[in-house]
Amino acid sequence: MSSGTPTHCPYCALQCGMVVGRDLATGGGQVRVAPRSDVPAGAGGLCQKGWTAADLLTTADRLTTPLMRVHAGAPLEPCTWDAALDRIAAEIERLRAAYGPDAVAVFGGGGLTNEKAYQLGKFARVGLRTANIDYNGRFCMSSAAAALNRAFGMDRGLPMPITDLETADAILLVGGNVAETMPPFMRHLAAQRAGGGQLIVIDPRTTPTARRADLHLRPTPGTDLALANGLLHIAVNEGLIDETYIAARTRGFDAVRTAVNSYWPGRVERITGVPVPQLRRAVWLLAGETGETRGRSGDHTALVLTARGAEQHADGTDTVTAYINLALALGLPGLPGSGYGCLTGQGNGQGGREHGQKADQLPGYRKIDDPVARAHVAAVWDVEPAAIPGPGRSAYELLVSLGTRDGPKALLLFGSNPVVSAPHAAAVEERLDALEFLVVADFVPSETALRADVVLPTTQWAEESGTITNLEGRVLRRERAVPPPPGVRGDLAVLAALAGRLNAPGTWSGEPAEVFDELRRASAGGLADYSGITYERIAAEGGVFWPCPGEGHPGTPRPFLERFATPDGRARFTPVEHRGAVEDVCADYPLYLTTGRVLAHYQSGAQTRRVDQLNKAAPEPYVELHPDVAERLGIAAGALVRVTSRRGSALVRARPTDAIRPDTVFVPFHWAGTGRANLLTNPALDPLSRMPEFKVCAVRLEAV
Ligand SMILES: Nc1nc2c(c(=O)[nH]1)N[C@H]1C(S)=C(S)[C@@H](COP(=O)(O)OP(=O)(O)OC[C@H]3O[C@@H](n4cnc5c(=O)[nH]c(N)nc54)[C@H](O)[C@@H]3O)O[C@H]1N2
Ligand SMILES: Nc1nc2c(c(=O)[nH]1)N[C@H]1C(S)=C(S)[C@@H](COP(=O)(O)OP(=O)(O)OC[C@H]3O[C@@H](n4cnc5c(=O)[nH]c(N)nc54)[C@H](O)[C@@H]3O)O[C@H]1N2
Ligand code: SF4
Ligand SMILES: [Mo]
Repeated sequence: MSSGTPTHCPYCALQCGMVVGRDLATGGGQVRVAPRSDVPAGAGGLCQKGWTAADLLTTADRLTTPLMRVHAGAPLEPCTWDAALDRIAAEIERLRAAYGPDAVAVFGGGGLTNEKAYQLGKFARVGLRTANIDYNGRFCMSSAAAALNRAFGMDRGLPMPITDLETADAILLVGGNVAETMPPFMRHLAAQRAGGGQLIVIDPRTTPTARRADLHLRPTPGTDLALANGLLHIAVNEGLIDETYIAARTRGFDAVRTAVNSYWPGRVERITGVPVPQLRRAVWLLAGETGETRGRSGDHTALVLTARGAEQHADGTDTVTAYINLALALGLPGLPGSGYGCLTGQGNGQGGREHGQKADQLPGYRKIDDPVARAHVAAVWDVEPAAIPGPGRSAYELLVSLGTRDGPKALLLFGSNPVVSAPHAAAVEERLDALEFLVVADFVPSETALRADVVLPTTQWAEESGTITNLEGRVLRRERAVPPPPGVRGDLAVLAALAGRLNAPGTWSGEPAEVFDELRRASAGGLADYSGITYERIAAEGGVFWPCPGEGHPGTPRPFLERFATPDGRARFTPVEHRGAVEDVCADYPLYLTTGRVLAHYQSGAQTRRVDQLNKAAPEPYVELHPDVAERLGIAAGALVRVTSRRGSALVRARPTDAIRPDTVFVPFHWAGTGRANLLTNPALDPLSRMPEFKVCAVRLEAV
């Protein structure tokens, strides 16, 4: 590669640094990527997905012209941008006139840049005047976000630079398989271990991450809350809690102390399947009382981290709360190098949840029902506060309301592929088909795009600029490295053009830098205050941590050192009780199904299933099952298996392995068609976060 443009990977929240340039050796100047060593989160590494990211720029079925169906049932055919945008504006006007503004809905994604997420939220409220906007982050980290807000008054996934992990004496990782979902993350864990730190992993499967742990707890899916309460019970009874910290920095511990009283170790072993000695060892390691952890500075440092395994449950918010309670009782949050963190997932999973594409939110992590927030944002948008709609439906509730009598009749979708990734996907497909009008903006014909009435071809990561906020809360810059193919437009320009056709008030730009300046003003004074962050500063400083309320402000790598973001500065304990899986196993559905990810594929697979090398590495959907279960059911390795839940069946290949509990099976969710894990999943929602129960439902298996 001759030289290149510094940017970041298009995929996960680690946002590894990349240089993107042309490979002159290949004559044709093929676009290539190489890792950057100046981005701390990625630690100079890239995973297989990152290394092959440029392949998708020139994928054979890349969308390069708008597509439209002349009428329902007609094929998608190429059309001009004017025809596509005019048609969209006309349909919006028609449906608004017939049913009111809430008849048009918007669905966004946590992969969108901050600028796009901001402009999409503004477009919904100002351009469409609809309350109905939500996004796939609801399926991702919403339970952790709700728990973080409740305990600390602020939702910053990691309240510290990721390199703090390297000096932790103990790390408890709950429901995260970072060896596959963020491979370079393992470099931080390796550094931690090299320094004598201990790693505890809680996962029903012996994943590549769990294999690297000093202690692996293997609970039944859906029992993490009881597990956390049980760990806290032991900490209380064995004198491991930090009473001084609890008195100085928290509120509400007594109710939690009482609540965990009934989680005695024998009971927790019965609920979770984790033996009592393992429970005790986990607490003692975390509390630094075993002599096994180094306590390198004299002070013990420890971190509790959760990811989707703990969070994607109908009790996900309370489960995360239980782990926060544990961290607080041990005196960890807010101490340098210690604390609680949630591992954000999508490329802009953190920033995407801060700037207003969520149903109940305005930019700067403001609440849409807060009059002061509405007045501030209305002034930036040049509208009356009363013109901003109220909160809308959450992602799954929005998707299953589509085309119903009171639900939206049109949907504009940017950055998600719910036909594959939404829970109870068959129900969602049915609702998408019931719409009068579906618009999808994407760079590939995803399974959802193929159902649309209008498809808009957009630019990809290497072809555009903007900002993303990584899992540390560090705002980074994505840089345009190559020109987009002719015929393709950026999402910002598309939204600006539509706003113009709809005569939306205010100013609308297709330029990321201009949109970012507006976002800075809209976020000023909010929890996620970006007002002091500029493109120039990000470049000069290698990223800026929010909140950053002024250009002279250094940014905030560790927001909770002095106080938490609650009104009185203290963290809140909340007592929580074990509820278990919404759908328990029974004679007809005797196994727990859990779902998740594999190294080679990303999310719905719309992107990675188009990359040869990744397809070769993971060609088809499969089910991991215990060899004893396989034998009992007469299922041979590699055989086609029908997995059936109360919602439907999926056809996948059998992969027997003793890395999974005998009561549990695992199906990754990256494939479309009949192998979709989401034909099976339970859309039961968490009452606070509205997160679906992706991680546990009851199924049966049959050889086909
Ligand atoms: N390769 C790859 N990497 C990705 C992504 C991808 O699609 N592919 N997506 C990105 C995104 S958006 C996200 S959100 C992250 C997700 O990152 P992770 O949370 O690490 O990924 P998952 O595989 O969904 O779930 C992690 C683990 O939870 C375990 N688990 C299942 N049920 C339970 C349970 O009840 N309790 C506990 N304790 N564990 C359970 C599973 O066995 C699994 O190993 O990954 C990001 N990185
Ligand atoms: N069973 C099960 N289901 C799950 C999960 C699970 O663990 N188990 N995890 C859930 C989680 S954590 C997540 S995050 C979701 C993710 O699932 P999805 O929301 O489906 O995410 P992606 O597959 O990343 O879809 C992104 C789509 O938008 C396109 N795209 C990417 N960037 C842009 C952009 O900038 N602009 C536009 N216009 N398009 C873009 C991509 O090509 C792709 O088609 O899946 C959820 N579903
Ligand atoms: S770990 Fe995540 S950010 Fe890094 S290269 Fe892989 S997908 Fe990209
Ligand atoms: Mo996610």
